[in-house]
Amino acid sequence: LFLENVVAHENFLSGEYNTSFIDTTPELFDFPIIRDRGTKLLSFIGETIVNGYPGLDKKKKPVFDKPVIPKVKLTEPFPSGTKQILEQQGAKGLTDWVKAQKQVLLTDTTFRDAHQSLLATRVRTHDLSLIAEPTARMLPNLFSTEMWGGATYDVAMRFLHEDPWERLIELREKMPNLLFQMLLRASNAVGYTNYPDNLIREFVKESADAGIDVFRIFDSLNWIEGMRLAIEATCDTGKIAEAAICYTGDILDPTRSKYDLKYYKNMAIELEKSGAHILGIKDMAGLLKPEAAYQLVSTLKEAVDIPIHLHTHDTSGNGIFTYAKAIDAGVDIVDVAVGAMAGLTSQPSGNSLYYALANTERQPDLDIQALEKIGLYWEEVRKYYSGFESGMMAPHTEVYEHEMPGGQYSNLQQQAKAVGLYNRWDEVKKMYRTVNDMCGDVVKVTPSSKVVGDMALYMVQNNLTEKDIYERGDSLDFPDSVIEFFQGQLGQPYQGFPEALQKIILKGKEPLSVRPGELMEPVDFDKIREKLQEMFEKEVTTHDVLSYALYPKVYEEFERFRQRFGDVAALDTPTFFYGLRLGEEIEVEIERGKTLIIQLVSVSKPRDDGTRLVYFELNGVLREVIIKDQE
Ligand code: 3PY
Ligand code: ZN
Repeated sequence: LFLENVVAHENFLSGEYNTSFIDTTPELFDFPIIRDRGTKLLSFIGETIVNGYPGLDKKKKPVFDKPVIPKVKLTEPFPSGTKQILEQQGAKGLTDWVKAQKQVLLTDTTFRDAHQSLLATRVRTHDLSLIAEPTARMLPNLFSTEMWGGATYDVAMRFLHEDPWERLIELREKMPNLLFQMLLRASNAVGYTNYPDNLIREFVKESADAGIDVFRIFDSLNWIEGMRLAIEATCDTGKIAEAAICYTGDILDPTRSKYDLKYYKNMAIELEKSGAHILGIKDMAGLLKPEAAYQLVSTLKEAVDIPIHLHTHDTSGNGIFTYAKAIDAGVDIVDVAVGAMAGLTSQPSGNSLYYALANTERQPDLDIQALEKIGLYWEEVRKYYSGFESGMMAPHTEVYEHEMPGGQYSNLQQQAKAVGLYNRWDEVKKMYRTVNDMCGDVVKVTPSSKVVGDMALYMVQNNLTEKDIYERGDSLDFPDSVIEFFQGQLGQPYQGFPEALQKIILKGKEPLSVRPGELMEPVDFDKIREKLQEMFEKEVTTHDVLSYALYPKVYEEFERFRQRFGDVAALDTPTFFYGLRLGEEIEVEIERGKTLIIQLVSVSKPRDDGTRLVYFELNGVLREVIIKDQE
């Protein structure tokens, strides 16, 4: 294709080219749309073989053991679960059922937060889909499975070249008995910035229609004004609105009095009044220490009537201890991950909690052997993603210092790596806390945590100290996210912005004092649909329109990628990340009943024009693709 582009180019035909022709003529790499799905996939595999997968060290494809999928009887009806309770008895019926339980209920976060927090959100639909049905059949007593939202939405398109909606729909089919839970960043939806009100409403409605049952809604500054719309939109769908308090600081530390017990109690009462069905406590960094958990849950249990659902991260190693105290205080539901995907920056292990509560009335009613078997699957799958592990090998109590959310840790580390700061990661973590304090001790959770992270990276990269910011701030170009934050685009922090720093960052611009959504023009969905239809000449779905409205650039690139390489979600993960070994053969099911057999035959040395020829057999027929070697 590349050579076809070269010989067809007008400058080539007219002889107006020299040795820099290729470098200065980027349109040579604008390939026409290939209709044939096989060729598209070969092009993608060829690219990966020659140039590797962005963000992973290029290396020969490792040999992995095949993960064992536990055997379940696929023909039997699914055991009934919480999804059926919601469908038959509605939101109130479900919460009454929760309150009537003696056992502590469990949400399994393996499909979302666990891999967001351990593996930079990179787990692909392919691997989720293979274990979805066994999970639903073997663990029907889970309260819910958290499997969508947070960072999974943009990472799916941006890095995995997958459609997040397709993931939701595919898993929904395979798990019809469990409540599906998502993390919704209130007015920031699944993004990093505030969106217009009609986009939030439409996004919630479509997510509910596609299969989400429980919306955990939080605001990154604990600003309730920013949460009301999302709570209301969720209640309108008949699904469950779990409004969450983000926990930061330490209620037992008198030197951190900004966020004390009273602060959380008031917030809980307000959230219950807002119509929420469940109160979430979102301890996104794992800062909630055991005794604090006991006092917080006891206080909130008295303050509100709705069930309480606790989420933590096990970064410090104290997660199970925290849960045990919260369970003693009467918490209704806690978040855990399957053993092999638990611990460290992820959630505490469900397996550990099961045994910790053995022979007490609060022990969860679950088949521990089933959980162990599912864990064996994840133990192998996790190895595919080892290039995204954070390197954390043991509990880090330093989290109590830097206060970085578990879901941010491995992602910020990837960002630091991308800007050449991998060796200065310790400095970045320290600077993260410095920036927090400069911002007036803010709640740090997406997207406010991204603001703190971006500023910390910026300061380390440019060797700036806190003093430099105050002395030379006028001449510094701060990251966009930091400027937006101080403009009030993410809402209002508790007790306001630090004024001196705000002045320096905004350089004379006036900040907002109202809810950003009030000032935004509504999204014109019809216009977007027309635009996409024209751009991509395809049947545009409401899901496409929403993805574009939330992430215009990311969606455009995703769609262009799909036109060029097809649906790469069908590939197994080792092939997706590492291509094929010489002689290796794989089967790819591109649709139900249609399988391609692909074998790598040879890869040529780079030729004078910097391209390589990659030869495959596709269903027994020899095929070549030309790939530009980027090295
Ligand atoms: C997210 O918003 O993605 C989070 O996981 C926050 O903790
Ligand atoms: Zn989390």
